[in-house]
Amino acid sequence: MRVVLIGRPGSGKTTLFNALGGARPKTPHAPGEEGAVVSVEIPDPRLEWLRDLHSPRKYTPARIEFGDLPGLPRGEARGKAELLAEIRNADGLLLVVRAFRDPSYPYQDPEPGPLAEARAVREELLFSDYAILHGRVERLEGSLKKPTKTREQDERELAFLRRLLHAVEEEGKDLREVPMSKEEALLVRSFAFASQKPVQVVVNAEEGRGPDDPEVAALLAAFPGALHLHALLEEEISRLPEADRAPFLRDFGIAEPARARLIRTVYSTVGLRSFFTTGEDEVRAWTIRAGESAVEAAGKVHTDLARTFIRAEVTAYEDLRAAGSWREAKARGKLRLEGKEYVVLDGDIVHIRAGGS
Ligand SMILES: Nc1nc2c(ncn2[C@@H]2O[C@H](COP(=O)(O)OP(=O)(O)O)[C@@H](O)[C@H]2O)c(=O)[nH]1
Ligand SMILES: [Mg+2]
Repeated sequence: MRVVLIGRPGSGKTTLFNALGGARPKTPHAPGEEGAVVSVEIPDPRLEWLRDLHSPRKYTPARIEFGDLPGLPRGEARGKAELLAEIRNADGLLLVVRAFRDPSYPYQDPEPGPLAEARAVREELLFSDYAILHGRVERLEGSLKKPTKTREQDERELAFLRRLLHAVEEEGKDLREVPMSKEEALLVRSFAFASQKPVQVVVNAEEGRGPDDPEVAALLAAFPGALHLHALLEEEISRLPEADRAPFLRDFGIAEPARARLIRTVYSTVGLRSFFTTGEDEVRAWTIRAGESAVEAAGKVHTDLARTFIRAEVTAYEDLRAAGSWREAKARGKLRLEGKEYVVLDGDIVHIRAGGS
């Protein structure tokens, strides 16, 4: 599961990438460092609590990958098609827009400010989807003029793609907002449309500009769920030795670095959920997609477990936490037996019962 950082050049992507735990660049912010990928642990206080309860030999948080990309320039530019292809290859997008002035990176869009920047990047992604849709529709129209073996299927695809084209062109909708049947979703998957990807917006402000700064507030209002942070400050914090962090945060009046909150939010925005397995051997978080079932969850742990699945013993983290111990949770009737079809929820502690093969 890879999330790529996108945005205009100079919005603070590489700075934020470094703060997320990326490689330390030789020269800070050297453009050559782009293209780097880092695998990051999902900070999860629930899992830490389970670790403290079990004192396991092994402790394994869930992870997600972040990729740093070059900035998306405005208009025609060399390498832009390749960049858009990389964006289409990702599972999710982290759109970084800036609320700071930097003379070496003048605003590229006619209107300055984070809101205009976010809109402009969104429109570029939408336009690249439009171009793909338009091309495919024209090709299908052309081939349907001649007799073909796949006529019926082509006609159906054409009608569907025209509907998407209409949503993009006439209604200015991102494709992720267009309702689709399962079959249609399968059909569009190979196009890997950019505007269909889950996106987390981050506004990177200079210190002193909080969430109620007018430009920042306008962005936050127009993009619900967007996060506000100071990338430069986050990067500084991430470079500090562990012991120096607390005093530093106190001096700056920061309750908690934004890093952990950002990682957790991105994880959930891209549709990922965690379930836990616990024991003396290992306390571990596993990643599933929202809506996945108990037998699919078992398959993450081991393919054999999915094959020979009998039942899942499930306890909600919150119930165990409230009970304080497994014994008490059981006494309260918080251990449930669930079947294959059970939809696993974020925070479920799951023990799979499977038959020997
Ligand atoms: N004042 C200020 N400058 C920043 C901030 N974040 C990044 N910068 C500066 O903006 C420039 C571009 O940052 P960089 O992370 O390389 O942008 P990228 O092109 O999006 O990867 C660098 O000089 C950074 O030091 C910030 O929060 N505040
Ligand atoms: Mg960069």
